[in-house]
Amino acid sequence: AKPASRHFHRQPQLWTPLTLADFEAINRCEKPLPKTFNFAADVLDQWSQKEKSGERPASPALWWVNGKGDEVKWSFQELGSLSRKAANVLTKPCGLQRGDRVAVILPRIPEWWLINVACMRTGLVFMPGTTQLTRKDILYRLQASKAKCIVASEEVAPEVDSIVSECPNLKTKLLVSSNHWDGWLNFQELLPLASEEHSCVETGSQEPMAIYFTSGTTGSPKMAQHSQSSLGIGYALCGRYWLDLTPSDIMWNMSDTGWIKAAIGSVFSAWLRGACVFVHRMAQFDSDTFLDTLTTYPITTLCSAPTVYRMLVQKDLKRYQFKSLRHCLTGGEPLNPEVLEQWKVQTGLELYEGYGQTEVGIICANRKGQEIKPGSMGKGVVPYDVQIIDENGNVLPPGKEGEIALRLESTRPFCFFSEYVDNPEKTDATIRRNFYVTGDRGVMDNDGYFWFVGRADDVIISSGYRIGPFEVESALIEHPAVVESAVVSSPDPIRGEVVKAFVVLAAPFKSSNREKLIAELQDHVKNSTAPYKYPRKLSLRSNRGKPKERVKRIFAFGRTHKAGSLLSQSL
Ligand code: BCO
Repeated sequence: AKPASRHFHRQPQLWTPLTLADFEAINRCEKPLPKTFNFAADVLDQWSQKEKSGERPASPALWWVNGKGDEVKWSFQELGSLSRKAANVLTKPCGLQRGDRVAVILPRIPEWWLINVACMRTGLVFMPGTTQLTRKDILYRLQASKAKCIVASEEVAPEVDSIVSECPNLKTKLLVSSNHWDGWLNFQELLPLASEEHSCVETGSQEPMAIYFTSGTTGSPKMAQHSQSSLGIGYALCGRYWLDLTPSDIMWNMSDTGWIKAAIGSVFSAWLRGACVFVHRMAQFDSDTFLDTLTTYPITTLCSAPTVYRMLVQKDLKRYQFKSLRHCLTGGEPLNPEVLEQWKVQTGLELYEGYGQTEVGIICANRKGQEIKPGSMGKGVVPYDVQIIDENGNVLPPGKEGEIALRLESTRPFCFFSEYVDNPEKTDATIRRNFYVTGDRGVMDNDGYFWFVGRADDVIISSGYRIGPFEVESALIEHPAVVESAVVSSPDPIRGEVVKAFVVLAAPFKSSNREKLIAELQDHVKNSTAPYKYPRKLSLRSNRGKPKERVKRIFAFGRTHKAGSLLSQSL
């Protein structure tokens, strides 16, 4: 394969977009990466042209509903003109400049898509975050990234106001709401006043585009930075072969806006293929609403975490008619074969599992048309050479368990994250000899299918979320009842794994009502850090046992367990 990093120079006047076939060829390393690339100009504006000339069916680019009767449908042309206006809001009243970092903490509302595209047009680096983030999480993100601006909705604004004095780099707060808030610029007020004229910044294809915060075993989340091309070009083949999208498809990927899965399924893969992105703003997940949505709208392609499918197969799915649904996908955590089977029996549809990471995107997938081996996450995807390696970076033969790794040629693949910002040690730690190590353990069989075994570290994968035990332990220790805590993964029939905390109680709390104290500690964690991390299982102990330093971490059945006197109980 030709090295993927070789650049070729486009003439500045040739701002003619590369063709969609070019993007696929770049992914296959058959064409070099262009020197400049901008997803808004090179992809979205291309679809606008195709729409104008009648080469694309007249279905929306974005179709948003909220279940309360509100609906937004934007064509690529409308998305183009609105995002140009939004770009002018960001650069003019907000005073932002190319390269500035912008924290975007919005629920699934159309403005999230507008702000993302506007950041692309202006060369701003967007940092999506879930609205479940608390004051402490937001403070950490703003300080670590030195963000110049935060774009937030009303649910998050009070949290931001409570910490803003501790963020000297933050210059602008932009609120997306119909209400006015003191100290905030208002996006809804500014958008109609902004000009539609905007020249898209000619971004370098390796210039930063986005930063995602990812949790690890220890410490605070790391900032995984992606380039314009890693996100903007890197998902062209994923959109074709895994998601199987065409411009006639309507894709519902229900991931929260804070995760890379939203970027993959609800922005880049879908729009590289010219498909319609469907969004339902459900404040809280609800199986009945979910199934009604799938029945009511002509959704052709569905992507959800395995936990959602586990919840759905509890229902009598035969009662529902999914008239348009033809392709179902899942990822973010391992899918159990039973759920795949139940989904197939009840709906007649296969479930195509994919496996990937925030840092490097989709690594393995079951391509449409490929035989599915239940329990496997499919084969390695182009351009990756996926292998199982040992602790010394040696490739292991089929059937041997080891770490899932990606072979590196002389250059870093363009679809990789660029680095963990300000953290060269953690960035370097992802490389073992000539491999990128995922931190996940697995096995490859003789047919080249990969089977997930578990994390190689203590990160907990629950409901598709990656949860760092340190973050939960740090939240628990803030509570006066907690002297010491240790957080581990515990198996769960619906969520795959859940967070379980073992807590040693402070003397005054030893005789407290256990049920009440557990609920109080759970609420405390939900208030201290993003609620999805809260320990769904808690074990309270009155005796300290051996010091925490001696708590031994062992690996068993691919799941990480901590063992020792403190944690001798069953998970
Ligand atoms: O279950 P509980 O009710 O006890 O607690 C829930 C919420 O009620 C609670 N909560 C949420 N907001 C709160 C709050 N509590 C207090 N104050 C607030 N403001 O916290 C718990 C949150 O848990 P949840 O998010 O799992 O909620 P839920 O409703 O059970 O949702 C189920 C799922 C399956 C819809 C949800 O877990 C989900 O969306 N999971 C998928 C995550 C995902 O997209 N992962 C992909 C990451 S990217 C990746 O893996 C790379 C792949 C290439």
